[in-house]
Amino acid sequence: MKFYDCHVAPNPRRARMFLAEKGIELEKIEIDILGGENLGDDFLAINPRGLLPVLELDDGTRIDEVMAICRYFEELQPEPAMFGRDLREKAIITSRQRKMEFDGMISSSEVFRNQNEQFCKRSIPGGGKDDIPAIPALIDRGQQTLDRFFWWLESYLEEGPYLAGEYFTMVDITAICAVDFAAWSDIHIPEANIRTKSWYEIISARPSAEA
Ligand SMILES: N[C@@H](CCC(=O)N[C@@H](CS)C(=O)NCC(=O)O)C(=O)O
Repeated sequence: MKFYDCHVAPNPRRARMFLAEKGIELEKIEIDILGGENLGDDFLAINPRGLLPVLELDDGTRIDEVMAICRYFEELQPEPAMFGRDLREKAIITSRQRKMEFDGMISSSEVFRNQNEQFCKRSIPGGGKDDIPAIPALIDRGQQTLDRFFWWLESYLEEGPYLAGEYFTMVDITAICAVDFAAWSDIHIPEANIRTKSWYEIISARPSAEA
């Protein structure tokens, strides 16, 4: 199997953290997004969307989307469980994971891409070489939904040490990647969110956070 990666980018990092937590090692092929390698013909032949990460199976099947890649390995190697151990946990994790993606990852992307010069021509990636110009009003909207994201984190942490309860899951992975992505635009965990700040220190110290 091969894993098409970009070490600076937040979405490949989510998959790398997940794989590290499972103890799974894959051959990695680094694609340079900042240098535009993902929009070159060679990579577009691998993923016409020009997005990372991509998993390539030994039979040549290619799987994009972080969640699809992580679900594949969750089925292949269920322990440690990252998407819940029973029906109730699985439902809660799916629900919270969506909020971390929409209010965390997508909002961070919205703020970053609509104001960053290098990315503002492709304010929504995924169309290969096609441009979608920035809409500056989306910076403000992204900031507002990031407020909501930080509120979710603090309220989930009132229930337990991790974002979906008593143990570390995919929800924590997506959340920490979104927190670090928001920081690219100088948006940080609010000072008053004491639980989230301490959660952040603990999750950042896990070896997988460096993967
Ligand atoms: N929903 C996709 C998002 C993938 C994505 O947006 N990847 C970014 C890196 S974080 C990318 O490849 N960007 C390419 C670009 O900006 O041209 C997933 O979960 O895999």
